[in-house]
Amino acid sequence: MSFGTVLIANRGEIALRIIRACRQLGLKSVAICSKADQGASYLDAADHSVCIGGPTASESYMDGSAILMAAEATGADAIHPGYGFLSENADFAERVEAAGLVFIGPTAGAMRTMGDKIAAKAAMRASAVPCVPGTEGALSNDAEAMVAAAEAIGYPVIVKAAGGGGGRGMRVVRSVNELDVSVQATREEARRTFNNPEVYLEKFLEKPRHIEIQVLCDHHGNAVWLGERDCSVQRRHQKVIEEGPALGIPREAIGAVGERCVAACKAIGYRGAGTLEFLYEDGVFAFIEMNTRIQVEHPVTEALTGIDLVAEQIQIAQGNELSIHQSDITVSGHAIECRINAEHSLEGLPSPGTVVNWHSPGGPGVRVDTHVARGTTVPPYYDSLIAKVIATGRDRAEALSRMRGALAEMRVAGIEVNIALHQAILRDPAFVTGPATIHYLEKALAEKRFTVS
Ligand code: MV4
Repeated sequence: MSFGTVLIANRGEIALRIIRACRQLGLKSVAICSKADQGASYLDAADHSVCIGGPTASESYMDGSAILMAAEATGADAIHPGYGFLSENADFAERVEAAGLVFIGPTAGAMRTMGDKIAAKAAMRASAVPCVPGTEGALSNDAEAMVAAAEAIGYPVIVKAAGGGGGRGMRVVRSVNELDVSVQATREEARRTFNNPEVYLEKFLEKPRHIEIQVLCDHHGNAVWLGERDCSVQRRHQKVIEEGPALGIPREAIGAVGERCVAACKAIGYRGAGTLEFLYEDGVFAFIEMNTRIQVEHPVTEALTGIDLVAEQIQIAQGNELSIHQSDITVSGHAIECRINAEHSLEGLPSPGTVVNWHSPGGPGVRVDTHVARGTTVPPYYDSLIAKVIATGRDRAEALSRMRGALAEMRVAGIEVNIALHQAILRDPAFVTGPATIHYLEKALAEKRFTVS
């Protein structure tokens, strides 16, 4: 089956990225937009664009009914959700399919399993994917059982909400005295926020790295993994820099984990693109969550493998067999991505407004994914990501050097952007020598090690 038209249920740089993939595949694209994005120049790249509602996300990019109406009105056969918004909403995926359209992503069932972090870990454990030690199911509400569970894991432990993820709904517990209060607080918060009071315990890892594995799976039982990304440089659970391959991890160790990821995806009948997130500490990988969408940092993997992940997602959704076999996939050189956000470098405060000057960098090994041009308005209603600069080199030193050159060349006026923060990181010996843990950036900022003008 081939789609005629794909509707893109997203905005900004990822909407433009998906429009481009549609064009590559000979498919027509429909862009939707909110009142706040109406008239944005990137919309002209699509074959059609439709304003579907008001400026806030809930009035537009989160409004499943409005999106389905736009799909029907424009004759779309499929909906690509991008990342964020409705991309991991199983109910939306079901509504899309019920309307006779294809949701470009996994089945609603797989999305539900991975949305429940307890079920996700159980699925991974069943395929011998290494997981963080912890309770193998929901934590009992019985005080004695709770104490025994934490004792068995060994302090410190972390209480996590089954419905959480991405850093929401968790608490570190360092001794038995704090256990009950922390569990009850996490449970209450989880009940309110995720409508699911289930929590679980894990061993709390003090200084891990965040390493993730990219997979692609088709409807015919084929699955491949496409190397890893190190996403340890983050602040307030927002990634800032991602790169691959991960520094200093033996290739055999990565290979072993990648193969377990593929086995797990085959076992659960996963399809589409996916990312398995691991914590890596003292030479050990431990699965924490799986993301069932295309991720912001997918260009790092595209740069390393030469594979167009968004085009692959669309072809998988059409029912095509994966054209790539594991033996065809090679990771070559090094790639690094800097997320350019409309925010102040040090404080991280958002800086919406109109871009009055814009110059994108270029040159060998430099890719820029952005929807921004001179005159683009950055609305205050959405995520502050406005561009991604991806630099590739034969080795890490060359990739870093190209990134420094690219950032020096970039010009943005009218809004604040975090380029100076990236430049400070890229000249910090601790980052350059590496590897950074998940605490690297917040620690550097707390110690006021960065002086940016
Ligand atoms: C952890 C952890 C340490 N030990 N789990 C935060 C986001 C969510 N995906 C899981 N998170 C963590 N889980 C155990 N058992 C530390 C974090 C964590 C973190 C993880 C990845 C990237 C950035 C992070 C920042 C703070 C805490």
